[in-house]
Amino acid sequence: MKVFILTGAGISAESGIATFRDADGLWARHRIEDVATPDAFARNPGLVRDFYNARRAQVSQARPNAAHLALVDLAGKVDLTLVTQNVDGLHHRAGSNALEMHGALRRNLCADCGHRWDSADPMTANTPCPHCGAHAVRPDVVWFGEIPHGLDAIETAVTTCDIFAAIGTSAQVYPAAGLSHAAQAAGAQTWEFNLDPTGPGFDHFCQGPATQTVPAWVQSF
Ligand code: BJW
Repeated sequence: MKVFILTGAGISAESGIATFRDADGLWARHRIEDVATPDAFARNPGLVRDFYNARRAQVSQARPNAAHLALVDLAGKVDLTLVTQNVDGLHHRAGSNALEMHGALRRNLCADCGHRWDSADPMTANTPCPHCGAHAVRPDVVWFGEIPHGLDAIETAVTTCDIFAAIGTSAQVYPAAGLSHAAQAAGAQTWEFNLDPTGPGFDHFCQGPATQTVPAWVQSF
């Protein structure tokens, strides 16, 4: 059985990582235009680096929760494609081989030459690229207006899966928000796991915190 899982910030909320669009989320405290676009980085790289340095530090203190761990178990039961919009790396640290479509906070990206490298340190104006030596470091995350990673593989997997599940995402950001519709149109049974339903595109809704609903669902396979 082919299962496609799409996760969002809600799966990491119970690990202590803020979501984006909930009342206490990141976008209530920061303007997207100031921190999450290429223009923002061009205008004020220091502000953008500080925003992501703080999040990198926060994520280093967090641990995968029961929902992340349940998806590791699911990979042993079905043919699983796990795609996450999260940049926190918690699926990776739990032991899942997740496709991180919006990038990863644990990596730097050279805005000059495109080289990527792992780093746990704060980014500064003096951080050199180990490949070209430029001082243009940015986080390796996908901002608005940039193209998410792995779209060809995602499209193939989403249109051939038997079951599609979206866990902890508000379904407001494209192209991720369109994946449940693509899966449903291709004949998959679609499931949503969230505190509240986000709209059409799902045949089944499981209400509640992901650490409770996801492990229970995984047990049913
Ligand atoms: C729980 C829970 C618990 C809480 N248990 N649940 C019009 C104008 C301009 C642009 C566009 C436009 N229309 C469309 C676009 C494109 C744009 C877009 O979608 N904009 C919309 C806002 C309208 N998209 C893009 O620009 C993307 N690129 C693109 O389209 O390229 C062009 C292209 C694509 C394909 C082919 C060819 C060309 C790029 C989008 C990049 C998004 N980047 C961010 C930041 C990443 C770095 C960072 O982390 O800072 O990604 S934005 C932010 O939102 C982040 C997230 O991954 C993403 C999604 O958020 P998510 O995960 O859904 O979180 P929340 O907070 O929204 O929701 C949390 C949910 O959890 C809630 O529902 C809660 O209820 C729930 N929850 N606790 C279960 N315990």
